Amino acid sequence: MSDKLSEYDAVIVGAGFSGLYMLYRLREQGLTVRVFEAAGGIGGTWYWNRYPGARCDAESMEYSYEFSSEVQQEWEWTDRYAKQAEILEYIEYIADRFELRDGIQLNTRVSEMAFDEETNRWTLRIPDGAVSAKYCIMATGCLSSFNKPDIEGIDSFSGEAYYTGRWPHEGVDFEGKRVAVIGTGSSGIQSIPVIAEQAAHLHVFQRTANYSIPAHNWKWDPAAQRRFKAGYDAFRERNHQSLLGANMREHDRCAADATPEELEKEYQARWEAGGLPFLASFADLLFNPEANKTAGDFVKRKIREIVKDSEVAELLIPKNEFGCKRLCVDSGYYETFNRANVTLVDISATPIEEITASGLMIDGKNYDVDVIVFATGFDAMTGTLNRIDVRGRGGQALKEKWSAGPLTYLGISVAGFPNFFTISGPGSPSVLSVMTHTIEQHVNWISDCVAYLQEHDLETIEPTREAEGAWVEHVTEVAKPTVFYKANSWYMGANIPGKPSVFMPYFGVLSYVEKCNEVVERGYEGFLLD
Ligand code: NA7
Repeated sequence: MSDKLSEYDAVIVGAGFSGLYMLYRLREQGLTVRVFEAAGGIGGTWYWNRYPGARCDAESMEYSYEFSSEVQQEWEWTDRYAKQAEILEYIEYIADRFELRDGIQLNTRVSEMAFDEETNRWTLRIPDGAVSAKYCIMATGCLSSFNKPDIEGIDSFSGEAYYTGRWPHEGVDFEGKRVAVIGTGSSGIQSIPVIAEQAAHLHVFQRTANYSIPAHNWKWDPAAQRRFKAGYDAFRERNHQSLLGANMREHDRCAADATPEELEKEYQARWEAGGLPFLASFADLLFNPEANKTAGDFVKRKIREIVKDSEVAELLIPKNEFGCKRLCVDSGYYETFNRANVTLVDISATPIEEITASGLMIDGKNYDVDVIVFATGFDAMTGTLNRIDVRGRGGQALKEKWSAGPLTYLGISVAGFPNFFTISGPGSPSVLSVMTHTIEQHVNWISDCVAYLQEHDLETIEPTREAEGAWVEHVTEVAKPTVFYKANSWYMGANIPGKPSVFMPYFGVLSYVEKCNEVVERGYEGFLLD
């Protein structure tokens, strides 16, 4: 890295929700900042995931920035759950509103980053040279490296192949085509009903059946939205004070203490209300297997009621505990299997053997299709960070350091990597939260930390190895009693062959935020300040 360097106080990698707000905050603090974004546009997740039916499954009123009450008041959401296009439009609006675009360099993938112990600065390699910065902030997202599954012959298919996480901007025409969708996580569950309406025939290849709750999306009435917004600050504050930091309407009663009638009433009400708050129907659902079973049984009964063919219904019934994998939110998912042009293929015991020029081969049978949609998920949380050659003190590679699983303190910082911050990093609530809320909390924490370093003339901050080790253990300890810990899910890295089995997100936003604040109050406890 010997090129002449452009120098910045801070470099931010990624221009999604976190990168934009980070840019805004650091500029407000008077720093020189540059954002590098690999994509041809801003928006991160919402730039890439434009597959049919793509929507947020947190409600628009929550899944949006809180830092500007003017923006909260002036931006009008159309839907209860915003579509991808509307969220992207909102992000574009934020970029213009706060004049952020001139700080962002698109089509620029950062490939290498190295810390120089002589100068206490980072050097970052980009396609047309290198830049130098005192602070590096990784705003690279939790679900940004899509998973291309390791299936024999995957590149030999002669038809059209698409990944939900890299959907073409011009859209895809399914009209009259034979389509295969592989994967039944959130992306599959959102796209399958829409694709089914267009395709001549749709085969859905399901490895694991998932629980899904109806979204019951609706359009906002502008007057109702104005009334809602009159109490916006109180709404946000209430959410911040809840266990999951979200409007889950967490019930303080336990299912174990409820009568069958009370269980039925609560589940039915939550099913009708729709969305993720079903997970908070009772206080013990995530912890007590028997309580969990009552929720699972309710949803299984609903699936059997909706799906007319009982054999298909049985295949759609999840075998695992309720909510152990990311709960899905759908619009007409189970109903789609009543259509004559949709066939469910259970591949739980007979994996896809091969992808051929004409389609898929499973259990000796050929499925000839024109289009394959891979809704096969992401190398979550660590995938994108590990794809950059990040070198800390002594030239240590982050990927090496994380070879047995990610090591962080608070999911924000890494020992041996000074002035290096991860927004929504492994070990922080991230995907177990409403992302926009915890992104803001991270950005605020990092901005305050940078301000503290500047004010106190400090060169570097990095966590101690002890604090980091204790935090990693703590993240596991907090997750262990929960249902999340029991699943072979991407929370655990289980969807990527060879990925270490470590529970990555932190369970419990409220206690997490308290811990982050406490660390600061105690003079950056657990950190080395130089
Ligand atoms: P997910 O939730 O990881 O879902 C991926 C799906 O793809 C899931 O059903 C997987 O089955 C399936 N999959 C992955 N690899 C294969 C292979 N090789 N063969 C068959 N099936 C496969 O990703 P999504 O994009 O749907 O959702 C990600 C998050 O985005 C979501 O949770 C929200 O937070 C938003 P498996 O379950 O591994 O058996």
